Amino acid sequence: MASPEPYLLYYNKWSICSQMVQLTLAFKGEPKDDVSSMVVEQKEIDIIKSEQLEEAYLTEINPKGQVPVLTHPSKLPKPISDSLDITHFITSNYPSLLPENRMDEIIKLLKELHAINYFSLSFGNKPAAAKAQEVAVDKKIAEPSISERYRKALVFKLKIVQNEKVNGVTDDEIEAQVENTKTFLEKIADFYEPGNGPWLWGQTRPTAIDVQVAVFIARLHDVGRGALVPDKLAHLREHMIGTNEWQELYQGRSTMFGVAGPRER
Ligand SMILES: N[C@@H](CCC(=O)N[C@@H](CS)C(=O)NCC(=O)O)C(=O)O
Repeated sequence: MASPEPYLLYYNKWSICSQMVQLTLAFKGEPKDDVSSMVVEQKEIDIIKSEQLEEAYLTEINPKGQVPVLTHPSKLPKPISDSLDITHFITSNYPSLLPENRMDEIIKLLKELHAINYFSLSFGNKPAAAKAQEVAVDKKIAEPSISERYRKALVFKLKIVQNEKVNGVTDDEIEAQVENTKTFLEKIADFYEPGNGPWLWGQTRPTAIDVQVAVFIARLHDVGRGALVPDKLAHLREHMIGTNEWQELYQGRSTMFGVAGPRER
């Protein structure tokens, strides 16, 4: 049988949303059937060098100018440009990520996890990072030679940066995201019994929520917010970090740009 046409995942290695999707793919297990099988190639977008602001990316891949994005030339009529939507697409093809007996709970928990503004938690102590994004977009808008279509796309992107990033690092917003994180992780801890094995509900394999909570917890540790994580969840994180899937993705790096990983410390 000819190998299926690959999907393409646009990602950045320091993007928590990209890492969540990449690790979910790493743990995908067996597809529902042959048609559901996903071969995924990956293309890095250097968000630190503003590649996400390039005209082709903004106008053809993701108007929000963000990663991750999943595309496929025939199976996806348009790119999927949000990590939660990409996760749902992957889990619809790989059932062990979303076991039937926990389906409703996992879907609800994924929604709550993805409603948290990770930027507020990761960059709350560096508001200049948000401002720098705004300045980068403004600078491009000011270039006289750009096309009208590109200018419109940049104006839309500017609004996204202001709403999600600049407004995400105000004191009130950071406090709100800290509270959301505490409530969410306490709920996760209620579903977790380390004595029943390393994964939630004593499952034998990590589901999509195990995978993505582990990335989130690792990020909280990497940005000095480990105190928000209930002690009970330390086992889940340690177990996940010890897996081949994690090691292969992170290669000894941390989850966060500029923070040394375990192999670099
Ligand atoms: N809601 C989106 C958020 C994506 C997002 O904010 N991505 C960040 C990296 S984690 C990004 O692309 N940053 C570059 C930018 O905003 O210009 C998702 O879940 O995919």
